[in-house]
This record gives sequence, C-alpha cells and structure tokens, in this order.
Amino acid sequence: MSSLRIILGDQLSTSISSLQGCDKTEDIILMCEVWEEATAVKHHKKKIVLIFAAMRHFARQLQDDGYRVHYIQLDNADNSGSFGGEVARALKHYQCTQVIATEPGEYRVLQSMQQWQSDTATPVEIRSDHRFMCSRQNFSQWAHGRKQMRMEHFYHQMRKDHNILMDGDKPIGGQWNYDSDNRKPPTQNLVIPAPFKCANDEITQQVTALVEKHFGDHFGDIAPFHFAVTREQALQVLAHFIDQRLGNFGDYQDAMVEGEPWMYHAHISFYLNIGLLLPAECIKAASDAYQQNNAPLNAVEGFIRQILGWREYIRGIYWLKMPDYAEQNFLQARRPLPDFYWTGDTDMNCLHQCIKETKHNAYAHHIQRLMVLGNFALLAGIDPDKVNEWFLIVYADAFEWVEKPNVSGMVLFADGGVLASKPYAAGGNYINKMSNYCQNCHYSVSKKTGDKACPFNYLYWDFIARNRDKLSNNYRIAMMYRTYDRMSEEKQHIIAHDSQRFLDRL
Ligand code: DLZ
Ligand code: SF4
Repeated sequence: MSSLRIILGDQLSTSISSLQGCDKTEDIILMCEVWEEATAVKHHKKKIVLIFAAMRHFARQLQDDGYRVHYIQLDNADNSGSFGGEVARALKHYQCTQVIATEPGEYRVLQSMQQWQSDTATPVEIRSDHRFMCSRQNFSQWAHGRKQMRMEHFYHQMRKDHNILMDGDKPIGGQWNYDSDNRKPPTQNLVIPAPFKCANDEITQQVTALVEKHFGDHFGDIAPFHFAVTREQALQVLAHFIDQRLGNFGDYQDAMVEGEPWMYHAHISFYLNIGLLLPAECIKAASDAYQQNNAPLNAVEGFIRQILGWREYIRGIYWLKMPDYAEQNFLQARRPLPDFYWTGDTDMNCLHQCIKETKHNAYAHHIQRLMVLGNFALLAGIDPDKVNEWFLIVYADAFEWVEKPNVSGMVLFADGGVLASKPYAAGGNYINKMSNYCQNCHYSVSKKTGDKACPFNYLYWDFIARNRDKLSNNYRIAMMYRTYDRMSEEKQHIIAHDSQRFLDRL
C-alpha cells in the first residue's frame, strides 16, 4: 500500500507534515510546476524563477535523501496544468491507495484540494501545516469572544507560550515592544552592507530560460537573479543578516533611502514563505545574537515580533476570516489601479523609486509597501481587488495568506478595522521625514495645495473628508476631523478641487 504525497511550491521543508511517516521505498513524492499556479495571477518573473528553481533543488535534495520523487516540469508532455490533474495522473501511474497533503496557503487551493477525494475516488488526508508556530485551531481559540483582535495582545501570548525573550513571566528589558526606538529617519552617513548574493547554477539557469520563454510578458525584470534557492543558501542569507544588519535593523527599520532598496532588512521572507527557512530557527538566531551581546534589544525584539507576532497573526486572521475577507470594501473604493503601478512612470518620486525597485527586485521593504505604495492606493480610493492583485503579483514573498490581510486590512482598511485600529493614511510629511525621496521630486512636499504641491498633502485631507461617515467616530482619527473642520471653507474647497483634478488625471 503506497501513498502519494504532494509537496507544493511553498512547502519546501523536509519537516513538512505531508512527509511525516513516509515510507521511502513505497511512497511517491509528487511535485509539479503547473500552469494554473503560475498564471493564477501574472506573477513577477523573478518570483516564478525563485519558486521553480527552489522546487527543483528541493526535489533533488529529496532524491539524494532516498525519496522516490515524481517531478513534473512545466513543459513536460502531458502536464495537465493543475494540481488536481497531476494528482489524478500520478495516481493512475503508480496505483497509490491514498493521497497525503499539507494544507495549502491559499483558500482557492484548499477548496480544490478538498475535491480531489471525490474526483479521484481515492482517500485524501490534508494535514495541518506545523511550520507555523500557532495552529489555526489555537488562533481561533485565542480569537474566540474577543471584541478586538489586536496583534499586540496575540504577540504577548506567543512570547509567553514559546518562552521567547522572557525573564520569568516578564518580558526581557521590562517592555514587550520597543517600536518607539525603531523609527529613526535616515541620516547622511549610513553604511549599508551589500546584500548576500547567490550565484546561479545550471538548474537555476534552465528555469530562467523557461520563465523567459513562457512568461516573458509578466511584470518585472528577470535578471539579475540573486535569491537563495536552496536551504543552505537561505541559511547563509540569515547568518549574513544576523552578522551584518541586525544591529541596525531596529533603528532604521522604517527609513527609506533612494538607491538603497535592501537597507538593514533581513530579506528572508522569501525563504520563510516557501519553507527554506523555519520561523523558529530565525527567531532563535536573533535571540542568540542578543544573548551574546551582538545585537541590541530594540532590533532583536522588533525582528522577532515580525515573525512570532505579525506573521502568525496575519495567517490566523486569513484563515479565520476567509472567504468573506476577500469581498471586503469598507471604504467603497472603486478607482482602477493607475497604470504607473506597472511602469513607474510618475512624477511622484517616492512612488517612482518604490515601483522601480519593485520591478527590479520583486521586493520593497515594509514601509515602502505600506506608507508609499499602499498609502497612495488608500488615499486615492483604489479598488481593493486591484490593489490585492498587484501586491500578490509583484512581490516574490507574496502568498495569499500573508498578502491579503496585509493589503485589505493593514494597507486599505477594507476590513473596517478587524486588523488595524485606524487607516494608515499619511501626507507627504511622513514620507519626507522617513526618506530622502522628496529632495528629487517634481512636487514640493512643503506646499499643501496648488499645481506644485505634493499630491499626498491634499489627497490626505480629501480622504478624511470623503470618508467622514465611515471614519469620524473612530477615536484614533477623530482629531483629524476637528482639524479639518477648523479649516476655512475656501481651503476645504481648494483641497477638494486639487484632489479631484489630480484623481481625474490618473
Ligand atoms: C506561486 C506558485 C507558482 C507560481 N507556481 C507553482 C507551481 O507551479 N507549483 C507549485 O506547487 N506551486 C506553485 N506556486 C505556489 C502555489 O501557488 C502555492 O502553493 C499555493 O498558492 C498555496 O499557497
Ligand atoms: Fe512623494 Fe510628495 Fe515627497 Fe514627491 S514631495 S517624493 S510625491 S512625498
């Protein structure tokens, strides 16, 4: 009696639950590059190279470890193009009597997986994904009966449950969160280490040619490609971060500098999200650096919070709220996505720089995503479907479980406050404080209205005015309504006029 065990492109961990109890002599491991996944949205070329190259390397590693791997390449003859089709084909070929899978990271794929049993008349076991540190059941229990599901409360619980950065039952250093130390603007003389670059072997080169051939019309630059595609390389990226960047990570976490896309960030989300790294080992690496006096607490706590707190919380919210979450549009935003999100062709330098880097690297850091690209989409009232699709396409670390709550909840407030207590809306001052983008901009950040004024400035107040019935009773932004109401009618009129003119031209 042999089992067919499927491993998806973001499940590349030898500890994945679908491999538990595998009989290496009998069982078949199925991995498949399928058209349906590669085009569910038109993913960035670098993202497809990353996933296919990492899949092929992982398959080879499994084979070296003695597993029987059935690997389907995208252009193999008879590739059916879908997970379901490939499971059915492999079942016929090997006469396996059951299918074992680990739950996927996307609702759409889970729904299709739940059909496999009836489609193939073969039992299908779908196991939990134990790589996350909070199971879906535990998250539901934590969320049950709470009026508000704030990340901070969840994070405290996770710190206690996993005994991370704890001094008995108290947080090390006396505070749970050191974010107030983590908002330093960039200074002139920052020395930012070059990111760790991995060389491309023959497998990656073959994948690059394949992606160029089949997905040449997708967004983004395919070269240069320096991502890690094996666990060994991903561990090197992690070690390089701990050694060279973690010390400054906290201080300059929110800073943006023209021409410095990588800053002091870790760039490990790609590998965490496809399974080459595991959350617990990244947390341990940072916590050890603190214990050995190699990194300050504000940096280490901030880094650990992203993984143990934010990442787990986001995943919990996704599964708790889907599928309804995908339909949310609390602010009734309907505007189409401006074309410049694809071309970078805009006079707003902050957007231009962030889009240019996104196109080149399939990466931008969290403040570029939230406070520049996302903030603009929020203020301009862009349709959440379009914004979600864009974020899912352009970032190599974007999978729906992590992308959707971040974009619909955090960026767009489309969930009406399930995730964030207020919309993350800001005018040009914030961007000017945290970056040097405004120095090279066609617009003037100090001007509030008129042709040369920074569009973020009037769009911010227009957003406030436009959404009064939805937002004015939110105590965290009530003050903004008092400020707006104190403006002269003439000023309010100019803001509305400038905004309308700007939005009409988009
Ligand atoms: C994102 C992606 C892409 C582009 N291609 C594949 C693929 O061909 N084969 C595969 O197993 N996985 C791929 N993935 C990742 C899946 O989309 C991902 O596993 C599901 O969306 C669940 O998160
Ligand atoms: Fe962006 Fe406004 Fe600064 Fe230009 S002036 S870079 S549009 S924030």
